[in-house]
Amino acid sequence: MKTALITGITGQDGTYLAEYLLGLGYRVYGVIRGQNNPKREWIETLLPDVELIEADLLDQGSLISAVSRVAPDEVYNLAAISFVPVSWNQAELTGEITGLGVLRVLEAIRIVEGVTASSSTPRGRIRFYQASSSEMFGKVRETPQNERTPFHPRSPYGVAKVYGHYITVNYRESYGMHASSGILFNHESPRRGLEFVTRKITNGVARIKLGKQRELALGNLDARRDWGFAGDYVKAMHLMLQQDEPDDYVVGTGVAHSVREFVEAAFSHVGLDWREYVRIDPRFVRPAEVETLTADPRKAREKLGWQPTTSFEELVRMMVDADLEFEASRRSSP
Ligand code: NDP
Ligand code: GDR
Repeated sequence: MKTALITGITGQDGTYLAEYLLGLGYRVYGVIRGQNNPKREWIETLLPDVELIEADLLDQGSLISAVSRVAPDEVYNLAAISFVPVSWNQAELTGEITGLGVLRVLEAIRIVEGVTASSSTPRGRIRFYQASSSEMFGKVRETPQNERTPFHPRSPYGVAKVYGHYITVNYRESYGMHASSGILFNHESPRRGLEFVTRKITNGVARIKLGKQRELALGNLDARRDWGFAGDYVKAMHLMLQQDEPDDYVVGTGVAHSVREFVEAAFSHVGLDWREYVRIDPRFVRPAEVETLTADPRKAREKLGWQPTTSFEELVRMMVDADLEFEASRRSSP
């Protein structure tokens, strides 16, 4: 039986990855932070077979203790400040967690395994996955984007992810670590946080349909993203760590849609005309926007045998239907 340690267990991807690994027979540990994390009860109910370990990406000692205690075969670093607008308001903290946090996890593995830069020391056994992001491509230099496309991040979040990406590559090259980086494009699900545009839309549509909300305020409707289903993408993470050699992989569908197209599809699924409900609010427009992202996922398909299973239309319907159920089951709120 293999053992996995997941940081970011309370996030969207952490839950899907944990479910997937448990289904494969893994023993799964999840890093949870904070004295009284409000998501603890939810995660304990959703994933009763996951053992929670208290640690924080800001605290090197806690990560060393977690890796030492769990002795994992695989570490998946999913923890981050992941909401792009927050990264302008808390740029330093984003750098600390989303950027330097990656270094701290890598250091915890290196120290626990006793690996040094000397070529005579053993290379270490623990395999590492870093959650890199298409946001690193930012102001894209070419379309679609592949593993060799230059980075041009447009937010403190994107800049921090570039650091996390390159420190992962560097630990692979410096210490021979089995450290891989998945450059994942946007992936969504009914478990997506309400702050992200897809879930904000599907939840808004459900609330409008149920008479709980009158309008939906959004920012840039022209932005284009390559949206897939999170449940598909966590399988690519696992596949990367099963390869003989560590590497970097772009993971996405290869098809981009605009925010406007997402809005249209979500409203039309419940028989409403989006133009009657959507209002543009400049508060949701970003100081520097990533206008368009499209993955070239050929390497993941050819080397990992990975393919997405959920179309854009299926994803929109899945999220709207889940939000209709979720909102209908909640007592009416303003
Ligand atoms: P979420 O925002 O849903 O989850 C982020 C997780 O990070 C939460 O579990 C959060 O814990 C944890 N976290 C934040 N700060 C710390 C800290 N200081 N110490 C320990 N844990 C911390 O993100 P997703 O699940 O959507 O994404 C997972 C990863 O993949 C992230 O790194 C994200 O940047 C990256 N990514 C995501 C993509 C997507 O489309 N979803 C695409 C590409 C990359 P808490 O609950 O305590 O806040
Ligand atoms: P993104 O996701 O920034 O791509 O990062 P998000 O859903 O926040 O934005 C996507 C696009 O939609 C536009 N947009 C709005 N976005 C939000 N959140 N709210 C709005 O009201 C709104 N109106 C328009 C945005 O301007 C943007 O262009 C996600 C995160 O999961 C990152 O952690 C991850 O690395 C990347 O995806 C890949």
